Amino acid sequence: MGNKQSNLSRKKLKRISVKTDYSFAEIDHLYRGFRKDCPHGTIKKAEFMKIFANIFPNGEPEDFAQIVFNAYDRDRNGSIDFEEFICAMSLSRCNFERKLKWIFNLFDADGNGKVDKSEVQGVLLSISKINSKISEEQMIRNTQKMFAGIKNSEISFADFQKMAENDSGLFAMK
Ligand SMILES: [Ca+2]
Ligand SMILES: [Ca+2]
Repeated sequence: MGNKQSNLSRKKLKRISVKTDYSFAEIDHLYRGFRKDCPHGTIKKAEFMKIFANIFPNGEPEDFAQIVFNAYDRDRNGSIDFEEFICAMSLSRCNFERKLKWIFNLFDADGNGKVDKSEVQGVLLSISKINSKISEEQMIRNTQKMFAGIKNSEISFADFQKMAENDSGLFAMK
């Protein structure tokens, strides 16, 4: 305390701290770094796409980048602010359930709280486009398999959790 304050309000610091388990000092430090790289305080979609294009120069990362961008951009306003950024970046510190929730949101492209077959297939196909070792056919098969016993072809978060508990191969980050 007594140090120069960051531009984050106390309320925001507290909210982020609760969500991420980072201390105020850690958040402040990360925020300074974020502002250095993103002086405007947000990452626009075009910048995000460029980062992915650099990471995967040999693949077609546009679809995957779009999906990941949506998962970061929780309020879907077309840019990633510090709070959205830090919540996604702090996933490695989160418990299994919170990680799952993030992945669930990644699949849930239209944000309706359910994941349907086309959403899953969209994500898996976008992954096959950045990894030449994974074929589209394989991803389509995986989607079929995932939805084989699902009523209404929709997965709720509770279903998703159950699937993750029973299939360590699909969710190897527990
Ligand atoms: Ca946003
Ligand atoms: Ca959905």
